[in-house]
Amino acid sequence: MSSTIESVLVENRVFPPFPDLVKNANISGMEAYQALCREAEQSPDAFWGRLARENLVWDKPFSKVLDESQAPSYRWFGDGELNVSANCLDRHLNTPTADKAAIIFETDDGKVSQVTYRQLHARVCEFANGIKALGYQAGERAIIYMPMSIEAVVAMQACARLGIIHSVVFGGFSSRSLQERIVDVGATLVITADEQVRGGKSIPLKPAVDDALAAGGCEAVKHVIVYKRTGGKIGWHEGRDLWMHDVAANQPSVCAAVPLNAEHPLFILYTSGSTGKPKGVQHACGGFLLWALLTVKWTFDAKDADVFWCTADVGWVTGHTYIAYGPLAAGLTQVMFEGVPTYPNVGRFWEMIQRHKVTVFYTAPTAIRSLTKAADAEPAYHPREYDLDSLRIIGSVGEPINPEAWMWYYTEVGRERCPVLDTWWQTETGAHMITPLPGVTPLKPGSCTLPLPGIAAAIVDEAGGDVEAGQGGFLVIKRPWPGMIRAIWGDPERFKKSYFPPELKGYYLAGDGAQRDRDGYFWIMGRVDDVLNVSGHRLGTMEVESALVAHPMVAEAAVVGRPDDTTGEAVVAFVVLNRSLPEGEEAAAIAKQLRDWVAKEIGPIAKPKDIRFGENLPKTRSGKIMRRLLRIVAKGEKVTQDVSTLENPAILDQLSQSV
Ligand code: 6R9
Repeated sequence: MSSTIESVLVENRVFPPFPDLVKNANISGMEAYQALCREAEQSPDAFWGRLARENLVWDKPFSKVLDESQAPSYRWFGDGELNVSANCLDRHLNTPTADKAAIIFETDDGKVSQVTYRQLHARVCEFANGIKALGYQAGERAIIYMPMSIEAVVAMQACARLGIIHSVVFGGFSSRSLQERIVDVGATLVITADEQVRGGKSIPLKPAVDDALAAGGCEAVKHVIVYKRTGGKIGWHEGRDLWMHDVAANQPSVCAAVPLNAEHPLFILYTSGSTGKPKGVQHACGGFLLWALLTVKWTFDAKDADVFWCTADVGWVTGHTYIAYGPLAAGLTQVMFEGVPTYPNVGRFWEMIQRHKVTVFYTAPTAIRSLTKAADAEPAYHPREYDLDSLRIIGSVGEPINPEAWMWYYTEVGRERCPVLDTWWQTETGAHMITPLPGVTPLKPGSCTLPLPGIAAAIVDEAGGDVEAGQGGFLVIKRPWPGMIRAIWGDPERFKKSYFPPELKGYYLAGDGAQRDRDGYFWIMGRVDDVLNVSGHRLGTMEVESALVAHPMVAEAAVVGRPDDTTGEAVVAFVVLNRSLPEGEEAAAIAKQLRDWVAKEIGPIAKPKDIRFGENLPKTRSGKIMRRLLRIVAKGEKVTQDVSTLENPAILDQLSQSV
C-alpha cells in the first residue's frame, strides 16, 4: 500500500463536522464524545453494563459484566440470557416499527420487494419452526451458502432464534473452500440456493454444495435446504435435499426464541490469516449484538426515518453486522441488493440511492475507485446525473481509502454535505472500532480518525511499548470490548498466538500497521502479516500458495501483493514448475490453467493477477524465500539492495518477466 502511505503523509486537509449533524446526532458534539470516553475509562464495567441494559432485551439479567479470569478468553455478561433474533425482531412487534419496512430488496434485474418487521418476524418463525421440526437444536452448526436475499437473512435469524450456530460462506467461494468449512465447523445442516444471479448471469450454487458433500468428511450433514431463486436445473438427493419453502410451509408464524447464555456462540465466520488454513472466528450472542447495535446508533447515527444501505455481501462480516443484525436491532429500514454495481450500467448504485431515497450509504473503497473510473469513462452514469439529495452520511470499509478516492466520494457522491466515515474494523472486532462520528469528528481524508468510546486503541512497538506520535507501529487494542472475537473455532492455541502474543502485554493485536498523528488521529497502513487485501477481501498469501502447489504441475510457489489502483492490492504469484521453463504462448496457457485452478480451489477472488515462472525462487543460503525481494520484483521495480546473501541472485531477472 505504499502509494497510500505516501499520499496520506502529505494529507493536511480538515473538514469540520456539519452543524446540523452536530446538533441532532445521537452523539452530539466533541464534548459528548469525550464524556463517553471518560465514562468508559473510569469504570469500564459500569459503562458497558449500562449500555447492555439500556440497549438489549434480556431474558435473564446479567450480574457480572466482564469476567477476565480466563483471559484472553474474555466472557461478557456471562450469566445473562437473551436471544439475538428476539432482539432484532420481537422487540419491535408492539411498537410502530412493526409495520415499517425492514428490508427493501432489489434483485439483479431491478425487481423490488419488501418485508415489514412483522412479516420478517413471521417468516423467520416459520422457517425456524421448520428446521426445529427436522430435529435441529441449539449448539449445532449450520453452513449458509446463499446469495444476497431476504431468505439469507431469514436463514441467519432463524438459526439465531434457535441457538444454531451459523457459518456463512460467501457465494463466490469454491466447493473446495465450502467443504473445508463444513468439515472444520462440523456442520449438520447446509442452507443454500439453486443459483445466484449477478450482473445478468445465473451462477449455480447448489452443485457446489453437492460436490463439497461428495468430497467426503461431511457425513454429519443431514439436510441441504435449498432456496429456489431461479428454478434452474439442479441435482436432487431424495431424503437429504429439501426446498426452503417446503420446510417453512404450514409452520406456525410464531416460534419462541430460545433464551441463550450471552456467551453462546452466535456465528463462526472464516477469515484468512497468515497460515494456509482460514480461521473460524467465533462471536458470542450478547457482546456481538450490543456492539453491532451501538455502532449503528453511534457511527451511522441511526434515526427512525433513515433508509440504510450497506452494499456488502452477507458472506463477509460487514454483511453480518450491518445487514443481518445491527440495522434490524435498531429497527431501521434497509436496502439489500442482489447484484453488482456495474449492471445494467455503472450508475446502478446512484440510481438505487435515488430510487429508495437512501439516507445512509456504506460501501467499500474498491467500489468507489472503480466507479470513479467508470464515471469518467461513461459520464451519463456519473453520480452527478442522479438525485442524491436524500443522503446524509456516507461510509467506507474494508481497506484504506486513499485521499483521492475519499475526495471524489465526498464531492461527487456526498456533494460536500455528507461526512465520509472511514470505518476501521475487522471480522474479529465484530463492529466498528476506529471511525469518525457524524456529529463529532473533524475529518481528514485517508484517516479513520478516532477510536469509539470504550475502545483503547494504541500503536505499539514489538515489546508493546507506546510509540510517539508520527511513528509507525502495530495497531493494538489494550482493553477487551464486548464485540471482540471469543475463539478460533477448534484451535485455542492459534487464538492466543494470533491475537494475544505474549510479548504484547495481553493487548489484542490487530495485524495492521498504523500511525497516529499529533491530533491523535489513526492512519492505517495495511497488514503487517502475510495477509493481502484484494478489493477489501482478506486473503492469506499462504492460502494461495497452498492452492498453487496442490496443482500437479507446480513444484513451488510464493505469493506476494502488489499495489493496484482499483483493487488496492493484487495477487502476484511466482511459480516453479515440475518441468522446463515455459515460454510464449505455452507459458500463457499454463498461467491461465493455474489461475483457473486457484479459482476452483479457493474462489475467483484469489486468482493471481500476474503469474511469473522461474527455475527457482530467490532464497537465502538457509533456504528461506526472500519475499521482500519478490515484492519489489512484483512492482516491476529494480532490486537495488545487496543480494549477496542470496543463493541464486540471477533468478531475480528471470522472475521479472511477466507472462
Ligand atoms: C470489516 C472488514 C479486516 C482488515 C483490517 C484492515 C482492513 C478494514 C479498514 C481497513 C484501512 C479501513 N481494513 N477497514 N484498512 N482502513 N477503514 O473489512 O473486516 O474482512 O476482517 O478485514 O481490512 O487491514 O485488518 P475483514
